[in-house]
Amino acid sequence: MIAIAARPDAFRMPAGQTALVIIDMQRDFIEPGGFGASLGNDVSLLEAALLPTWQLLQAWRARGWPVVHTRESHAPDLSDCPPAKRERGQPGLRIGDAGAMGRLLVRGEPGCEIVPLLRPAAGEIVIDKPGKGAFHATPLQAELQARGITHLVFAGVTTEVCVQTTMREANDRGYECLLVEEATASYFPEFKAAAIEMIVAQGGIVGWAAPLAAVQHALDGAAE
Ligand code: TIU
Repeated sequence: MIAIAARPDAFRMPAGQTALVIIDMQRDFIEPGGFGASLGNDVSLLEAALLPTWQLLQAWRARGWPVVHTRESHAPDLSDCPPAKRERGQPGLRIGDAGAMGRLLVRGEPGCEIVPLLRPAAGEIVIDKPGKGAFHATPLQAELQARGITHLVFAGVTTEVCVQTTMREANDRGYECLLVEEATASYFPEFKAAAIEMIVAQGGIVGWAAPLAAVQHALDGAAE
């Protein structure tokens, strides 16, 4: 077991059975002209999470540990997009509308792809998810079970929407979950901070949170 100095206490994870789960690091959320911008957000707030996530990805790849990438995405005919989701609010463009990077959140469109820095490598699991949570209407649970994965380390965007939703889904399915603080971001910094506090409160009601340095320190120690 590798022990990471985390809140509310140490997060202990088995080396080969802990997946890095990178949530929705797509151009549509991170770059101008995509879905996140269509909702009126300042997308530049998400950039800070890219390099820390890349550092985690390098650490997992170097050890040959499992990596999961998710994409919030829909079929071109939007058959997996409930009208309640598409018609919510008064965005500049809706899911499926043509934007600067193609149709918003539609699989196969440029904006739907993961940013180049974090592009999935061969053999890594890629989950297309129609919801905010990565377990809803996806094969994620089966993919994790097939590999004997019991622990999940989370990165990605946005903290209080798709990351927190997926952590809660994972928690209810019996996974031990850690969120790496610098590797996640929100369009609302105060929501990121609040989401982390919600996760670790009450003895870790949803899971654990730790700074990137604590993860790196534990991994370096385990390698010695
Ligand atoms: N991936 C994800 O978090 N989807 C969102 O729609 N997030 C927002 O914060 N809007």
